[in-house]
Amino acid sequence: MTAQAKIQTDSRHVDTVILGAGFGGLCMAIKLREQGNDNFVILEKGSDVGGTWRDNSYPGCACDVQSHMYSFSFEGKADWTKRYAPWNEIQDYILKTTEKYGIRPFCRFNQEVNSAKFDELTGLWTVGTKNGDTWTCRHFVLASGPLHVPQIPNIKGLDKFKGKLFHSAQWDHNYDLNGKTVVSIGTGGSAIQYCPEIAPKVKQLYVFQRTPAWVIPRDERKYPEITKQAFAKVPGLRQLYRARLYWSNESRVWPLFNPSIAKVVQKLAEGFIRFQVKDPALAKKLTPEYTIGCKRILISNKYFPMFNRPNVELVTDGIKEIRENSIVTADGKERPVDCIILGTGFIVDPRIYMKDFELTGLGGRDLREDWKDHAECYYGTTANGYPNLWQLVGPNAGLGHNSIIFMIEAQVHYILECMKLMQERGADFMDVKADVQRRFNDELQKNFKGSVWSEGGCASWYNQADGRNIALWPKSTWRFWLETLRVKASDYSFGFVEAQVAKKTRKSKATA
Ligand code: N01
Repeated sequence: MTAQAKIQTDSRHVDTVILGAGFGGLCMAIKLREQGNDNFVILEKGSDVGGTWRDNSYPGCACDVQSHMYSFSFEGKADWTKRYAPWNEIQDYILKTTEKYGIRPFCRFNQEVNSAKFDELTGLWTVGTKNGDTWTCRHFVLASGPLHVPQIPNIKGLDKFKGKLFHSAQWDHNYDLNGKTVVSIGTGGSAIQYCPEIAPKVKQLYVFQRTPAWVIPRDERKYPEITKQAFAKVPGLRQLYRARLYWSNESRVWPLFNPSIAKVVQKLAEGFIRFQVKDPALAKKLTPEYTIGCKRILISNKYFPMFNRPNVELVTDGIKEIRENSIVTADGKERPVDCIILGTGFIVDPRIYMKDFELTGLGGRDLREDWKDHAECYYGTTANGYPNLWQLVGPNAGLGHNSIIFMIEAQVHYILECMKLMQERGADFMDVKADVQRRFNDELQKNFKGSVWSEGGCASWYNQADGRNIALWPKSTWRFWLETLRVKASDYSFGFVEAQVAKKTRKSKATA
């Protein structure tokens, strides 16, 4: 059988293909089922559900948003053990939710999507996977998340290193760090969590810092049994608590848009560093120069005190090269090393933001080409030229101050409203209008003016080299919720398959 013939026989059709079985894909699937729609499939490149919480299992890995907020509003959990749950408790929640809502039978694991093409004559997407399967669908939901392709830094000699090397998202738990000399590169959200955990085990830890991070105290308290019981038994109490968390997180928007207020918070954060780090010169090196909030504010009580340990050294000299068994800094100093851990984050290049495969829309346009300069969408959900392509946590739908699950739920609601509207109109597909998307993004970018992201003086994955922020929603999250509550039909053009066929026939007759 030829390869082509095999693909034909493997071809399947569903109403909706969801890419990714993390929080986003799961939410979409649950809500489709709630509407009585079981005509969907989830294609997941990993071997289980969970997304980032399946992949990231490094020591100390935990969420920096409170668990009662970082969970579905419709699937509360009264017995979260502590304010900020560790990764395995979150993964356990995801697994249980998957079973409770009967989502597992819809999942196809180890299925990495490598192409998606829209055909306006049929109004269908054809989605291809690496192992040769193809699926056709009316709706294609991208729930792959923006942070999942590990960024391997381009450091001279890294490929020649003979010791142990791994990225924080690909932690090798079989490797025994006890008594080893370890280099950790990066001081972002992941590194500030795993470094304090491994420091007591290793012989020597070198923390390579390019830019210091603002780190503030973390509420480490566990929930007492009586509180968990009360959340489970007192009607409305857990919801009330969640509402309190929501609004206290939301109040953080204020300093983010008023750098002068952010500076006051910054003074407190400076005090926190000085209080926790004994050596004033070291404290100074750990104190960022940019305005707090410009990069994600991190939370830890253990990170700064770790530098008081005799076996931990903060290295701020740039890395010159990596040799077979050592690392050399710009000042020429060579440090022998057994293991290098890359806490260097994820690739957020606009061209592969959310996807690193060929995605073809109307008239053969290619999303990676369209997003060559900057990724943009309408409410991070729909993109002009790509009908019935729905994105979760797409460009400018990310957050630095509250739970992304809140945004995902709002987006899923919006997508379902769009699907309903299409059905009411008898349309086969809908496409956000180019001018609507343009105006939306121009307005969106204006919102960043005067904020800590534009005035804060930092470089981060939120911003591109030209200063354009492609990652964050620059307003309160309740505004996002309100603005996506209803679909404005006039924002979209609607496509009808018969009309497309007639148009094509007319065109070919005219050219004949
Ligand atoms: O990655 P990051 P992460 N040489 O991109 C440095 C979120 N998260 O894996 O700042 C030397 O934040 C880079 O330096 P610089 C987290 O908030 C959420 O930690 O670019 N250094 C930086 O210090 C973030 O949004 C939770 O100068 C290099 C670090 O590596 C996302 O996930 C928990 C370098 C990368 O930091 C990813 O976090 C954990 C190089 N060549 C993380 N390249 C929650 O709880 C990069 N760096 C929700």
